[in-house]
Amino acid sequence: MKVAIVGASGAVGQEFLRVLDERNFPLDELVLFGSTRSAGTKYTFRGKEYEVQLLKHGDDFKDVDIAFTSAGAGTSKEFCEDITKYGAVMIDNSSAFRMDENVPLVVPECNAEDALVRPRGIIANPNCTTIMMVVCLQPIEKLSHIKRIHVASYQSASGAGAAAMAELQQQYKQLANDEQPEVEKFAYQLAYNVIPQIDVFQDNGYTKEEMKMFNETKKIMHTDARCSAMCVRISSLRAHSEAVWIETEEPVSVEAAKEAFRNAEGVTLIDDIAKVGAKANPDASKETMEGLPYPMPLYTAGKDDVYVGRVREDLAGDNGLTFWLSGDQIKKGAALNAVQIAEYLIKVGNVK
Ligand code: 11C
Repeated sequence: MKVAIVGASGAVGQEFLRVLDERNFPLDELVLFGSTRSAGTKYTFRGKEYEVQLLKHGDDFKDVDIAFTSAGAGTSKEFCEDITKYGAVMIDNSSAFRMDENVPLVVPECNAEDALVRPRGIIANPNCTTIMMVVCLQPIEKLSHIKRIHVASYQSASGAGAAAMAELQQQYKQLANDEQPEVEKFAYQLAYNVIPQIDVFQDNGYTKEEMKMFNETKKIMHTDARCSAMCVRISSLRAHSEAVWIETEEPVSVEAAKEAFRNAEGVTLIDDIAKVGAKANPDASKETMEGLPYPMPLYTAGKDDVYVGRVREDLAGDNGLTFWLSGDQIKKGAALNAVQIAEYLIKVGNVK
């Protein structure tokens, strides 16, 4: 199995290396690609050093079985034919092909089989905010069809990349030193602030991020459910959170929903409000979340699962439930989801 990572130096590219190693991914050869800026950089994987090669048009992907691409939509569009022409499966983390009807959009907990039909040789990895929400919606959908979804997101700096995380940290330092904070990666200063805008505005007043949640949820879950989102950037560093309200066709009790979350693949329920105020062991909590009444991004960062809590009845409508979720945007929201797609293809023998 020969694996390629395109965009190896980015936040998601680096996470691919960690996730492939952590999960003992069965690869024999690895090749890293990047832009002129990152070509020549060396990274160690399983004790061996790899140098990032310049991504260029040609036959560099001839022997590659699986290519994980995370270098932006423009690069994915420009190089997809070079990557797939000899049969490599391209698992693309950008937004380039997500709504292309010849490209499946896959979250393995929801629609793994969709990955088997890929006329262009490409499988798209959804937007992180969508991935984490649908992983939690799927177990409820199995109990009763979800008709409507409202969601408010609390997205960390990591969603905007490694440089944006550094900018947030730098802003806090600058403010502590009474300096003017530098703003480049976000629309406004993020330190001590929340910004109700992620990505650019569309004609309907929603942002591109919010419309991704609307469109991608339908495609992944094969549903007619409409999702109305308000996406907000907050100053957590890593791991996104979301407050979700759903309306189901039939009533679903809070207990039934909690049981569904407990049994769902990729979901961990942390919902014990009796623990509020109890002293959590800070070290134990970082690893296991022991002692916490609900999940928080400070603790879900670096974890594989999406964590759910605050499950309760929605008081504003019939057959309504509301809950809170938090998960690592770079892991399940990006690299891990893509690697899980590849693991599924290997398991069912669907790689060239
Ligand atoms: C953010 N969700 O938090 C975005 C980043 O479509 O893959 C991911 C953009 C995408 O800023």
